[in-house]
Amino acid sequence: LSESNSESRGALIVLEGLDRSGKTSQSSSLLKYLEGLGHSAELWRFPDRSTDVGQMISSYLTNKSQLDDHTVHILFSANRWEKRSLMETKLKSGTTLIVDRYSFSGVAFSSAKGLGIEWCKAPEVGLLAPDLVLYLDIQPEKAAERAGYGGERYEQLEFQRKVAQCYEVLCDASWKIIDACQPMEDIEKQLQEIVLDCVTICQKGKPLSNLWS
Ligand code: DGP
Ligand code: NA
Ligand code: NA
Repeated sequence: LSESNSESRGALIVLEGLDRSGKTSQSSSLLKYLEGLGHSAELWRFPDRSTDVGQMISSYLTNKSQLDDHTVHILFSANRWEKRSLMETKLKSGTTLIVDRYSFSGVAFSSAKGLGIEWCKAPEVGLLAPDLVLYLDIQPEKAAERAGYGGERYEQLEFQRKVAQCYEVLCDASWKIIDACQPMEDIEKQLQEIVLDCVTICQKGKPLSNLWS
């Protein structure tokens, strides 16, 4: 029968890493790759600065406003929650989502400020769990040498060192760690291979689950 498996769905693929680790370029490249293979795919990013909550976050990140650390943490989380149902709809309709930052950024950046890790995780509970986390690994010093560094609030070497330590605490065996200092094309090839496997598994009906799992 040509009728497709009703459990078939898109994959939720998250890219994480320090600022200037190359997530944004690699996300775009992955999107082109999947679309080139005929897959339905979209590129998302968090924070999504287009919403009302996202605009508050953007104004904070560009130092146009000051907010208490707890408050901004909850805003970032709210910005993911406001997209949760659309995310589920897209995945169930067969669209793969490549997501540039997700809850792991939320926990890593806020716990780097000294907020408790369990407190940071709590508002993320119940968001969709990614099928794959790709971590673009770069030394904070190397990232700081890249073009455009230092434009926003968190792009400070000392702070990014703390964020890197927090990512290490959060990371588990399921994460794929990619050396972000390799030539761009090598990174692309490695990511493509991992992502294609993940997309195939989700097409075969891997069930969706929630964080933290
Ligand atoms: P980007 O648009 O990817 O450059 O992200 C903007 C900055 O915000 C970047 O320094 C990472 C940080 N960030 C992303 N998500 C979160 C989050 O959920 N919580 C906090 N505190 N920071 C975040
Ligand atoms: Na940034
Ligand atoms: Na982002």
